[in-house]
Amino acid sequence: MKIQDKILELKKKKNAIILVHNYQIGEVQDIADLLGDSLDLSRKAQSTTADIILFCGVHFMAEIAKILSPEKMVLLPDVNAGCPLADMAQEDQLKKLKDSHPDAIVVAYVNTSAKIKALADVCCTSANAIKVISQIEREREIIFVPDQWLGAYAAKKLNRELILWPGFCPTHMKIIPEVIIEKKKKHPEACVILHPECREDSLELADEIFGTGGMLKCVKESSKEKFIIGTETGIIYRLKKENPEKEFYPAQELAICPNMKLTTLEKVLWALEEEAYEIKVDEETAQKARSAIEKMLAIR
Ligand code: CIZ
Repeated sequence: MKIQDKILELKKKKNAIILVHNYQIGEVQDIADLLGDSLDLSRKAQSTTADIILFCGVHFMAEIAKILSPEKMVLLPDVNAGCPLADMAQEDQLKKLKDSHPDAIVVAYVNTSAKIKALADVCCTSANAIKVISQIEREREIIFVPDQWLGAYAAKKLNRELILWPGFCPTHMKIIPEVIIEKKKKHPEACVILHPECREDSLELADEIFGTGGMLKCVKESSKEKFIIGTETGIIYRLKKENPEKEFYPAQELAICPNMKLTTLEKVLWALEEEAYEIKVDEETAQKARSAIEKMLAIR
């Protein structure tokens, strides 16, 4: 029996759903019940009737699923799949910053721990950061945590100042202007699509700026045939599968998130067999974090 069939059989038996992030390896993407970005996956986690949510992504994503569906068992196939960007925001530091800006609204990118979300007023993803921030009155101060580049991009788009946390995604930081310029020279006719977690000087070289959900839509609707993609390279598998007639070049071949790549089919099978690793969030934290996540999900 193939490993994919074993997973399918066990999934049915245990009434589990497999949610997979766009940055996962191809064979894991292929077993997804839902493949998407954090926003798509959060909405699914909120509405599913499954008993078990098996999350192929990183820790903060599984945590969101648990917060939104506390009665369900949420499993992460590799307990070490973390997020260095999320780890850059610590509770005590955010409390201090809030104390020095007592009237500020705290917008937390979903790439944060549940404890940080619990201190936030509202969450956002790369797909809806601009929409979320634009709903806050202009005269209110905003603390944006933890991705300085996504925050700077939203601030520029909305022409307003944000108090930025000095965090960054080490994988997106590898997408530097020099490599983009090199790729543009090689493929001058290609459309350059970059993720807003990239540095500001890199974003200046983009034709389009989107999170992975927006990238998929943009490529599908575009009349262009060639694309330079500046984000974690896992998305290229899905882009190719959904657009076999188009060509894709990673802006940076080294933009590989080691945490996203920890999930394998074997670990997915073991996770279902052993019901591990179970993600838990204490109720007090979950309740506060849920409010910030639900406020985001209510914004359409
Ligand atoms: O929103 C997400 O899931 C992240 C972290 C990236 C993206 O654009 O999909």
